[in-house]
Amino acid sequence: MVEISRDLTFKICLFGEKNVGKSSLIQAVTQKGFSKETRPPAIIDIETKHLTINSFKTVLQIWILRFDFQFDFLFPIFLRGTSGGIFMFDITKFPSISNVERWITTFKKSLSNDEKKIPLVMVGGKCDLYFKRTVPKKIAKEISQKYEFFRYFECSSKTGENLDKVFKFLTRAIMKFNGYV
Ligand SMILES: Nc1nc2c(ncn2[C@@H]2O[C@H](COP(=O)(O)OP(=O)(O)O)[C@@H](O)[C@H]2O)c(=O)[nH]1
Ligand SMILES: [Mg+2]
Repeated sequence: MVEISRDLTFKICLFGEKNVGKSSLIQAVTQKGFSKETRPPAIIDIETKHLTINSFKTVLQIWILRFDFQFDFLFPIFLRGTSGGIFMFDITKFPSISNVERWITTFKKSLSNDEKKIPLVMVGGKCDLYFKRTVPKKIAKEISQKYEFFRYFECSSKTGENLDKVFKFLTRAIMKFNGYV
């Protein structure tokens, strides 16, 4: 008998203020490299990343959400079927972390109590610019704990630092959450 292996598809939402590096992160992890110019923003971009974890082939369907809070009534529709989330800020821009607090609050308001427990990670981007850091790691960690993120990471799309860790951790957490591992 032929065994049919089925890829596991997970929808992941990526949130963050303009210019924190969302497009760059996705470009870097989908092997499109790093560039100073990224595409102009659309309301939603959907990109795909393949990752093999414990012999499971996964397809991550990453939704980059960029719409304004004035459209937060649309949230529940966009979030439908989401398995996990990445909330991103820029370690060199302090206000971008308040934006994470706004997104996560809106996010949690839009979901049922069960859905609220899905794996979410907080990511401080552009860590290669550590000499311009305005968000201390300690504060970022405290905020990530306050909102019960599964983990806090700092990464760089320019150098590639920690990018694999973010996606492997999140995918494993999603697989665990859904009973695959
Ligand atoms: N040094 C550095 N610059 C970055 C990094 N990620 C993004 N950028 C730059 O920050 C700017 C905004 O990035 P972009 O991905 O367009 O942000 P988005 O609006 O969140 O999609 C661009 O000029 C990027 O080249 C990073 O990890 N390190
Ligand atoms: Mg962008």
